[in-house]
Amino acid sequence: NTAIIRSSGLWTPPESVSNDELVACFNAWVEKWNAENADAIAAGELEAKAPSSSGFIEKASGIKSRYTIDKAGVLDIGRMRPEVRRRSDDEVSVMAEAGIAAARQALEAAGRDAADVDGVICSATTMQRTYPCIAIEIQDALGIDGFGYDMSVACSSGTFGLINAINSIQTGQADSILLVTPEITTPQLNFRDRDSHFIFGDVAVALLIERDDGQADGWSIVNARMKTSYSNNIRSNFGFLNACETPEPVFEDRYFVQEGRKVFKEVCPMVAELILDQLQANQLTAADMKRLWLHQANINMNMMIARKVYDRDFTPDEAPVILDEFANTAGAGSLVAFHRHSDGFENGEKGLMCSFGAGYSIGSVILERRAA
Ligand code: CO8
Repeated sequence: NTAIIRSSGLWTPPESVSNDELVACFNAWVEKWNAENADAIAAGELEAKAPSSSGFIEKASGIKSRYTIDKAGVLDIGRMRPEVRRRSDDEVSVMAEAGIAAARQALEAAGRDAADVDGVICSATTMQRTYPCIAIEIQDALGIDGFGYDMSVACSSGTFGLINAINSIQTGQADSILLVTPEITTPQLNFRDRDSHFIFGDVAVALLIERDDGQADGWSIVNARMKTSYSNNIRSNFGFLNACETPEPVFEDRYFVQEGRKVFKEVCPMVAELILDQLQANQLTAADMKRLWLHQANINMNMMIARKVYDRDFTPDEAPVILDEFANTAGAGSLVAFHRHSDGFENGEKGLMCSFGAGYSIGSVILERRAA
């Protein structure tokens, strides 16, 4: 009853925003805001806002650009958030559309179709509606006879979803699961907050996980681990109670906020320790891992974790980074790194996929290449 990752697929919005474009918009807004509030600033009642910089963003995060579902809205200083046309209930939803495109690519890559799949798991930081599940909408659009459900574990949505897919196969519930992680993050981002306006981008990634028939091409699962530990250092208070809360939350309260420095300091050692412990428990060492597909939140974090795990300098190929093109894509990051950088493995070679972020949550999966 073992599972194998058969294939993967990726969707991105057609448009992306460079750091320079984002910073030009932010700084124009800061200048306007400071001018409009000049008297209050001079009187010491308000603090002048400071400009952002592309140099800071790239150095602090490794991010050079991010995809978004609406570039014009993000770069309009009168709006500074994506504009999303409200769709009727008869139209496919934004998240489902992204997930379907990634799922179709994964099916095609494996030469499979809907009849080969038993279930859909949609696992992402946030769902665009409460019900019906986005996964069931994707299941219906693809024509899959079976089941679908949504789940969410912020940045570990992708890996926890993968582990759930493996469990479904191991418990005999399904022979084949499509895991879909559509992360539409830019509507959850406060583009007027200098500390976080550059961090996130939109993407959808899908994995096809099947019962291992001992034959075809893929990645078998050696071992999986999950760890969570409660922290307020990454938080969004957006939720269904907002409309009823007294006092009503201000608009900014509904966005992503973090204590980035604390996250960095607390999460890096937790992740390195978990990976090393997991390897040891499986009679493996870092030397057995050809590649680490790490969560993509911050390049310096990834460098520190990879350095601790390998206990030596490592090559970019051993811990690939996709932040430059995608920015942080929450629960999709480690899966996107895997999708883009899973070439060059011989039969039997191993790698490790690991996510980490809000919760805190860590999901770590050891994979072994199984060449046909
Ligand atoms: N431009 C110029 N300067 C800036 C900017 C800016 N945009 N922002 C801050 N600065 C300044 C600061 O004011 C500060 O100045 P000073 O030294 O004078 O006080 C200086 O730059 C340094 O600021 P920081 O200490 O904030 O900078 P860091 O080097 O720590 O870098 C980071 C900031 C990039 C945020 C970094 O701390 C980091 O990435 N930490 C890790 C955070 C992390 O991994 N978070 C995970 C979040 S993702 C997640 O869990 C998923 C949640 C679900 C997401 C849902 C979608 C929205």
